[in-house]
Amino acid sequence: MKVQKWDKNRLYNFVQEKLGDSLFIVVSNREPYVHSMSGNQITCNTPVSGLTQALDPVMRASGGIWVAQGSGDADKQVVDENDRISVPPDNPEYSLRRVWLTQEEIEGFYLNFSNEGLWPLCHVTFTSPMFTESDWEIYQKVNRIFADVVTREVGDRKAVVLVQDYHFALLPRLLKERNSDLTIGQFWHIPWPPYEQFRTCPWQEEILDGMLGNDLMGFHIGSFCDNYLETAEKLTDAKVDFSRSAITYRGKNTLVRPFPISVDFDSISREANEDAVDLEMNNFKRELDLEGKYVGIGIDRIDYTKGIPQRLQALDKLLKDSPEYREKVVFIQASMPSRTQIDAYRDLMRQTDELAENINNKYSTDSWKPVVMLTRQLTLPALNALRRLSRFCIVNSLHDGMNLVAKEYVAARNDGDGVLILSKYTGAAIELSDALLINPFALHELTSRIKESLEMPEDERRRRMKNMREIVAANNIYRWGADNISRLISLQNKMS
Ligand code: GDG
Repeated sequence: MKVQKWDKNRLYNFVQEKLGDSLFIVVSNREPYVHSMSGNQITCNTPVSGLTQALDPVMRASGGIWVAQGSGDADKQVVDENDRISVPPDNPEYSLRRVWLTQEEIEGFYLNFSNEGLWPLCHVTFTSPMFTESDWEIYQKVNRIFADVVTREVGDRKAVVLVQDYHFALLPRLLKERNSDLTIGQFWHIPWPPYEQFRTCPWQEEILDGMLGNDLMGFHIGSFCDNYLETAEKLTDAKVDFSRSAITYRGKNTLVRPFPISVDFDSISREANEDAVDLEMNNFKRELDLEGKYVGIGIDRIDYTKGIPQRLQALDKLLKDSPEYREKVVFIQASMPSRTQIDAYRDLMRQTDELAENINNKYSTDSWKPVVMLTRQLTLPALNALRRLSRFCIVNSLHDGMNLVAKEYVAARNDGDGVLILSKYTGAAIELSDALLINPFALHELTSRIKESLEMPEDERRRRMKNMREIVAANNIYRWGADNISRLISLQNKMS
């Protein structure tokens, strides 16, 4: 039997039918559209973020309200008297409700507690989390600010709320306390660590208590759910039913389920074929002298979880051990700086630049430079051009909830060629088993997989890519949205 594919229209009809008169609300820290001043013009951009890339198509299908922090310097100028704006600006499909935070709140809540505390706490990259009492105070305060805004937006309507990520671990409980009729789900976009790691957090009980205000708790893959169930069993007095993947705590149930997030496969696949992409491919070929070369690519938000230095070290080893590839391989690293106020991120940028420079100093010739670093925000056609030009794409995250870069690469390769080298410690590795899988902590493995991708026969490349494309096409972002929403609606029906 042929399974019907999820697309925007099907999700739209499904959501309309299932949601009925319920309001759908998404809450995240990052907003999907940012308004900024450029000279004396206001421009609107979408941020570089896996979360907003993934959720925007779901919101467009479901309508409703997205509550998020206003972060652009022109954001205040474009909202109405209720701090709302309809988006996308050129074709409005849902409402964005902006929440304003002070500089002190942004530092304590976002930079410090969330990104220097919870982010390293949840990733196994051997980076110590940093927790301070004053940041914890602000984290609690900001979660309360969002709880008040969401409660006001809902009013006395029936509503389903889908909370996003580790910035809002306390929000589900706060929302339930303010309005017990809400149906609340949370999606945690990053891994959930083994309980031995989680118990290093000084506010472990408060965080678990906040999250267990959810009716539905979602992670990317089964092993994060298993870690979460074990954490709840060991660190709270909850009753955990491992066979049903459910937790009973303070008299209420929380279902724990995997929802592997994905991309808008059809759009990416279609856009990768547009004329603008051919134009960009020609530009890159000319400017970087790529004719007759093997091109390798990396596309990342600059983050220590993504393994960018390790990738450059593997490339260095390849050029040292296999001199026959000198003057033949060009590696292009497209990176978007992120969280640049945090020391660890600035150090990483410096380290990455130094490594690239060292490799170029060691091996460059008059007509060849092995590493090209692109640190400006690239347009979609430019990103697709890089994907299509490449023989191999490296995703060697040390630990990653899902990793959308890998799925975007597969979606863009509508020519059926290209090799994906993928860390086993990404959520994506479960579905993309036809990638060349590596342990990102083993330099020699990555080096030999790069060599393998250069030597792999075309029919094998095509066979692997075809299998991966089928999987991402079927498990696309609309399916993720439908699975989340249908599970929430069935919980709502049970509760009412
Ligand atoms: C979190 C989890 C999970 C990257 N570099 C450039 C650029 N990008 C775009 C990519 C992709 C997005 O940014 C990054 O998405 P990821 O999924 O890789 O990673 P995180 O931002 O860490 O996201 C992750 C995700 O949430 C969703 O749940 O998959 O595991 O960590 O869309 O294409 N875009 C541009 N230039 C760049 O240089 N324009």
